[in-house]
Amino acid sequence: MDFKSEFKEKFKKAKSLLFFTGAGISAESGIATFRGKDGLWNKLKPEELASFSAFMKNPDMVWEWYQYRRNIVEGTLPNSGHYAIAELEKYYNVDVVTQNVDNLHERAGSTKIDELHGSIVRNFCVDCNTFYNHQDFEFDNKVPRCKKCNGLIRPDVVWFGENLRGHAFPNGERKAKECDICFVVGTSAIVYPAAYIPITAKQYGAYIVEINLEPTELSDQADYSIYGKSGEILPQILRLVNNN
Ligand code: BJW
Ligand code: ZN
Repeated sequence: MDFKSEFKEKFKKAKSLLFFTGAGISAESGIATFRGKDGLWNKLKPEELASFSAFMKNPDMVWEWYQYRRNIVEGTLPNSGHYAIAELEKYYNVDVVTQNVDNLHERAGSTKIDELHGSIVRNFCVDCNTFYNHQDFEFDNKVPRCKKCNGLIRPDVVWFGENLRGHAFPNGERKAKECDICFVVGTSAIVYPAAYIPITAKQYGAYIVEINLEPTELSDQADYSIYGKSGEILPQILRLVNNN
């Protein structure tokens, strides 16, 4: 691919890269995205599965849905897009701020990751907040109970109407302010507050590069939109390092 020369110059001079990623980066690993043609939410209603009230109303059904997705995540591997980002750490200060819950960036070897929407492999008790990982239980399709207080155990993901937990969002905002280039990869960029991350990066002077199959809510603000599969484009960006 022949990248825009302005981008190649910026990439040559940059020291800090931020990758803001969404479901699209994992699509080539076989994990369905949420929206779009084959999106999970074409068939299933987010409000019936991705909110605390939905969980309390029907914990077994919501648990079963997450258990189904957990099995897919455990049975798959990072793809060439995740690996290219991890490899770039050899040459740049690289931060990953992801909306994904699939831990594929970590498995690909990235070392600085903020998970804005949590992780599907962690769980916690809704009553006493005790954490459980997937080895702590024989997880099946019925919601498990806390060993300490018998409360319901839920996945450690962020549902609609919930605040983002821990330091992930403030960390992401700080990294957005510090990066030279912000790559926005495989996200529809419609879910807030996550979608403020590239907007903040732009406000603080970063060069914004979008990698997606199609234009998104963010495209107007991007300095450079590259349309295609992230699993093909990111390795080509990695190759620029050696050509520079
Ligand atoms: C490829 C590709 C390939 C495919 N290569 N590309 C301001 C305005 C309006 C609404 C709000 C607002 N602020 C807050 C809200 C409400 C709400 C929200 O944002 N709603 C909007 C949808 C309208 N936000 C919240 O509720 C958040 N909390 C909050 O605001 O707390 C404060 C509060 C407290 C109390 C009351 C009210 C507010 C929390 C949001 C949590 C989102 N959680 C989910 C589910 C996680 C758990 C789970 O996994 O089940 O996170 S929703 C879902 O969307 C998931 C994702 O992380 C997130 C983003 O989706 P993403 O990653 O962008 O995926 P897609 O499918 O949308 O897009 C994929 C893209 O990839 C597409 O563009 C494809 O083209 C592309 N693609 N293949 C490159 N090979
Ligand atoms: Zn408990």
